Amino acid sequence: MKKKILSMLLATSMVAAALTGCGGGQTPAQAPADTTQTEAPATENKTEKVDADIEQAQAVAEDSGYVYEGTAPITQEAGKSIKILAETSNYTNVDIANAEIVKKVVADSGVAVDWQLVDYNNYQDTVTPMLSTGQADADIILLPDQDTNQVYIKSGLFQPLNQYFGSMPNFTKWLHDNPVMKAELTAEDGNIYYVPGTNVGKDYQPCLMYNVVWLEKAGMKAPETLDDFVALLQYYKDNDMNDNGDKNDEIPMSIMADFLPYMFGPAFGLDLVSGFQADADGNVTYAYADSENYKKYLEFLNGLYKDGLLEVEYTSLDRDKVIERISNDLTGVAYDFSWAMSMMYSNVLPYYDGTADKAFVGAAPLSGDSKGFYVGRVELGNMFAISTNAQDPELCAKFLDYAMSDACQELYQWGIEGESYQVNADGSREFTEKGKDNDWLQQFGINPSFVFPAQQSVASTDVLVADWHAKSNADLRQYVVDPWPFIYSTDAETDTINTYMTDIQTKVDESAAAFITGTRPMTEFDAYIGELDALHLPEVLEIRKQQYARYKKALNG
Ligand SMILES: [Ca+2]
Ligand SMILES: [Ca+2]
Repeated sequence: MKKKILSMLLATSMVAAALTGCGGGQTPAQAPADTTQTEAPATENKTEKVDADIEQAQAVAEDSGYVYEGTAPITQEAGKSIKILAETSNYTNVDIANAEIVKKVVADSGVAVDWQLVDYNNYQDTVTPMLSTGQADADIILLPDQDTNQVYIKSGLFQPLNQYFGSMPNFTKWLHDNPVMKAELTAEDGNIYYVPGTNVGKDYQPCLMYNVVWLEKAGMKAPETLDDFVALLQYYKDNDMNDNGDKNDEIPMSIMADFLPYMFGPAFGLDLVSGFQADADGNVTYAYADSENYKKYLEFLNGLYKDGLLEVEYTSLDRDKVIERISNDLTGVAYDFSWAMSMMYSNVLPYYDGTADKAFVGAAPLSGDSKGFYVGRVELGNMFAISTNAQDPELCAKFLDYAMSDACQELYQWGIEGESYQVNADGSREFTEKGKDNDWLQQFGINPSFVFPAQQSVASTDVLVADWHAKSNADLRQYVVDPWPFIYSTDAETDTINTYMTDIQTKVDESAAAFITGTRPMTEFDAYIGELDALHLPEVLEIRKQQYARYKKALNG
């Protein structure tokens, strides 16, 4: 299904990223994937080293008279080449190495690239053993994963980039401008090893959506509190919202089970999406073991269930069913990745006329005792590294730096003026007729995150969705908070978490369904907390606390 949606709808892969989580498999309770290595958390200021390297390096950098300052070319010496190991496009009909955008970046850089592209679908399986056996013969390598465990770092496969910061003006500026990602990228030893592509973290995230026509019929605005929300659902239940003469065929809301934590957790102060969360003072807790607020959350959902406002079969609801209901005007509230708003839901509504007045439109998160929020995503994407065996690591550093420059990001996001996009009289951009053809645009090399550190763009997505949808996204951005961050782990931490977390998550998922449907009485909530403790939650939590302390140190460094 993911593939189908991709080929039908997407011109940039920002949505591909958004959809990664909606394939249905992701458990909201799931903690971020974890990692490797022992020892107590580093106590020294972790980014100090990086900062010093950046400052010191700013001056250096030159090759025989020519100084690379962040714009093409990266060298004036003829005949230079670099070997890059990366992956093919996920579109099987796209030859990414020969796509116009990719060829232009390479040509402008002034060096030749010897591409070694491994199939997108097998990249991890193929490249992981190549790295572990030392058989990857390339200067620049796209990692098969994010090296959360610092396995590659600790085995000395890659160069610390700090020593080349003098040749990386774009990257060092980017680090300065993105302190969260800089902290996330800073390894335990204080060095930075990877140049990342990025995902959009705060835009087009999952959100609450209302049928605006029903809201108007009910004479209500989009609710902002749980109480108003319940009143709205009750109204939908009691009235003939679709005017077919039957007051009882409406299903007030259609929320897939995985999205319930996204939708209702924040009103109780819980980030059930990340699972682990830190308060303003840096205290780390596991939201599913919050004995006060998580209990209230379950009681609330159990109440909705008993009142018939959360459907009996809520755990088996899927996106296709939601779309079918909307196309039959049977439901008033949805919650999904923002992309669905105009691209999958509003467009099937019988009376949709292209305006927000007749659509499913995003709204503010619900508040309860706590103010509502939406949870964003970790922005770090594909990681690129320079091999310890690289022929000319300085040149590789310059190449990666150039490949992440603003000039290249423009190319990745929009392509080439007059070809894939045009600039309007008011300075705004839009894709050309050709550029609006997704197959053509993919073959042109749009968003080549498979081979370069590309950053997903909000602007190029704005032009793909309905205007009111782009506006809704801009409105909702203010509610999006950072998720639990990417943090490098140690071996010992990873062992502990891998050993215990699966059972904890299973227990959490089963218990949530049992409490919500009432098959397990709320009087057993304390027993549930005891069961999590018996599954070693306190040990996992202790590790999360250590990791978060490391992250904070790097962030504040
Ligand atoms: Ca009704
Ligand atoms: Ca009806």
